[in-house]
Amino acid sequence: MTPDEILQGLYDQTLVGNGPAVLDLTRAGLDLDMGPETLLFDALIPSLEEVGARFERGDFFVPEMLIAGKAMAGALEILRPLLAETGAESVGTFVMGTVKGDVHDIGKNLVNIMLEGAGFHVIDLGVQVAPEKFVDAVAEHQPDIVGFSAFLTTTMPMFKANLNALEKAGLRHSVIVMVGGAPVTQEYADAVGADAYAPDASATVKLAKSLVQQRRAAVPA
Ligand code: B1M
Repeated sequence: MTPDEILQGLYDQTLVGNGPAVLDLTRAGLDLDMGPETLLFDALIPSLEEVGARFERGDFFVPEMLIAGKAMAGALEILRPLLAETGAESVGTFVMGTVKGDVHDIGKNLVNIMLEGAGFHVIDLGVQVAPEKFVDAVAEHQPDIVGFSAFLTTTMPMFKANLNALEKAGLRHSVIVMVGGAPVTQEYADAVGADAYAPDASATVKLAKSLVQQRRAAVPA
């Protein structure tokens, strides 16, 4: 198989949610020395974008979206060690979770993998994370950054609820708050009072590193 055939196959098989074929093609791509980022950004993510577009048009329904998401998640497990393999020394601690009411986690997991690859110690609280759970995790781990992911317009308001809970617990100013997820914008992040927003995993890593550096420069350990 050529690299182009592998990318096309990955795109097509993710679209139809053929998990075993996606795993085989991911391994075949790696055997051909294709980079994990190429498989991710040139096939897997575009395929899920098409799944979303078909769902919006009414051509796909939740089950199709679910099996496509599972197929992608399987590939991500194979790619995880390669994406996170840098040996970088720890640059900070990042507590991350998908907000209450929201079960999407593929994007969050990808952000986590890239953060780990950049040297962050990531504490993943999972999905449907209630404000109290974020507060407890910030109190316990004292991270540099807490990240809230939301993938639905209906769950984005949980950012504000989480920020209020941190404020109430007296922890708001002890931590940098980052937000992200497909429907989130810089304007929304500003409106709710988050410290930072990033549109994708690589932007999150860059911004997180620079925010931690700025913070450490301002408040020496
Ligand atoms: Co749902 N879903 N889904 N879904 N789903 C979307 C998000 C949707 C856009 C599809 C569409 O209509 N086009 C739409 C949301 C519309 C909206 O509100 N704007 C939608 C809907 C409506 C729903 C349901 C309500 C459907 C229903 O039941 N009627 C339902 C909600 C369930 C719930 O959460 N309560 C639902 C369910 C599901 C499944 C469970 C079937 C499945 C999720 C599987 C899983 O995650 N384990 C699913 C899927 C797979 C999708 C799509 C197709 C793919 C999402 C994905 O993984 N993308 C999605 C369509 C789409 O996104 N085009 C869709 C790939 C991923 C790499 O990108 O998630 O954007 P993304 O993550 C990026 C950035 O957002 C960013 O970096 C990531 C990596 O680059 N990022 C951050 C993420 N978190 C960040 C945090 C940061 C910074 C950046 O700082 C803290």
